[in-house]
Amino acid sequence: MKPDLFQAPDYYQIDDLLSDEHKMVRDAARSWVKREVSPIIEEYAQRAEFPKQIIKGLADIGAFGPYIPQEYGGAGLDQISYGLIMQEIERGDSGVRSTASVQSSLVMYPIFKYGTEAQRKKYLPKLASGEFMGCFGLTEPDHGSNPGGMTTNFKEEGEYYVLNGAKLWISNAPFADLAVVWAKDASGRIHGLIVERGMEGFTTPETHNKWSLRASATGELIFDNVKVPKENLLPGKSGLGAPLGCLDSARFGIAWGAIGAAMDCYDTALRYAKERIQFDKPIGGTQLQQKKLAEMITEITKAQLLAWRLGVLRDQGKATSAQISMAKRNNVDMAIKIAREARQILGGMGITGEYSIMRHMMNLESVITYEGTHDIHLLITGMDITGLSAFS
Ligand code: TGC
Ligand code: FAD
Repeated sequence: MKPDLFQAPDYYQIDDLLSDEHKMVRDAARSWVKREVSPIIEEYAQRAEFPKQIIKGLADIGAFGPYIPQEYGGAGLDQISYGLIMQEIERGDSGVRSTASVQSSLVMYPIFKYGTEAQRKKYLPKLASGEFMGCFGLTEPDHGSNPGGMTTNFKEEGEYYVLNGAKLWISNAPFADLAVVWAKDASGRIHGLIVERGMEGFTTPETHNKWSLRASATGELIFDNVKVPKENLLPGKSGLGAPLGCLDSARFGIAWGAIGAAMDCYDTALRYAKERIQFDKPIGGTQLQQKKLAEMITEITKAQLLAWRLGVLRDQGKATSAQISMAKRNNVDMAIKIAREARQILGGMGITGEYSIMRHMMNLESVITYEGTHDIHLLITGMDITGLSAFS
């Protein structure tokens, strides 16, 4: 792969909206990605393997629990810092950002928000340091967009809950030490349970043959009469709103992360267009290529402003779930379109692993589907503005 020459675009001086701390956190993540992710990621993606050696580095840059309080091992940062870290990691690879998103928003967040003090103390510091890795089991083979229909269930048996069912498409599952699993009790109410690797009847087979997020490990969670100790239930919130509340945090991170992938595609295409000579002049001097590049920077700038404003609202505790849906949907769509256009600017070179664009493009096919598909987020906006649900 080519050396990482990335220079971040900032067409509207959005840096001026950031504090010194934001810039420090962002720059640390950016340097780490250049040093530790860019040189190896193409090879790991080609091999369809998660580079486990980067776990410690992710923990060191604060990517595991950026906004979890320091007393539990988190970085104690604000939402914009969290967003900026996700942006920088996804600039390297969406699969690496996935690992960090799941650990922070889908494992640490529910334990912090809905867990007991004993659960927080037991799990959060080890998740923050990367000693424990986690995954989040919501999606099932027959219930993806409609998680409320889940059939995974548990019933009380003495000191335990006995868990049965299966989850599909679970990021980090093949190597996770623990899983936050959403399942129905005997009355059909949804609860979160912490299931640990090694519990009898719990297996995590890996999902192979992905053309997308190849550097992220995806798998199933199978529960065959797993005896989960009662103290592993998250008591703070039940019902579908509990897992969906975690998704708000992860979708916010994706809204920022997608900007990173788009920036990398734009920056690569811009450099290539200025250097590549056809018909005795740089292709960047042609109107058609300039149109592509000018539209890319316009869309990136709009996405940056959307994400920044959403971060401010999140920090003020005022962001709605529907606002988060809009940003996730818009920014991922923006990134995937930019990846496709950028690939064309590179011509044949665009399909090779010499450049990051095709990898971003394939990764974004997952990002536009997980955490709520492109269409589901549109319907969430539709429901918000009309007050009418298209789901039921
Ligand atoms: P609905 O009746 O609308 O809502 C049920 C209850 O949930 C509440 N709620 C929310 N609460 C917090 N945050 C949100 N975003 C919420 N959205 C809804 C709602 O108020 C209600 O509460 P209550 O108290 O009245 O019961 O539910 P529905 O069954 O009609 O479904 C709504 C729908 C379709 C929007 C929702 O189910 C949905 O978002 N579907 C998409 C599924 C999804 O996003 N799955 C993601 C799986 S995890 C994943 O993909 C990880 S990828 C990780 C990576 O690698 O980065
Ligand atoms: P379906 O729900 O079957 O949807 C198929 C199509 O139908 C989509 O286009 C959808 O938009 C459309 N559709 C569905 N309902 C409607 C409707 N009412 N109106 C109009 N159109 C509709 N899940 C987890 O729980 N944890 C994870 O860590 C995780 N990681 C993932 C990693 C990867 C790489 C992938 C690909 C997925 C991951 N997921 C995870 C699952 C992901 O959240 C689901 O794939 C996603 O929610 C969509 O569900 P589905 O694939 O079952 O599609």
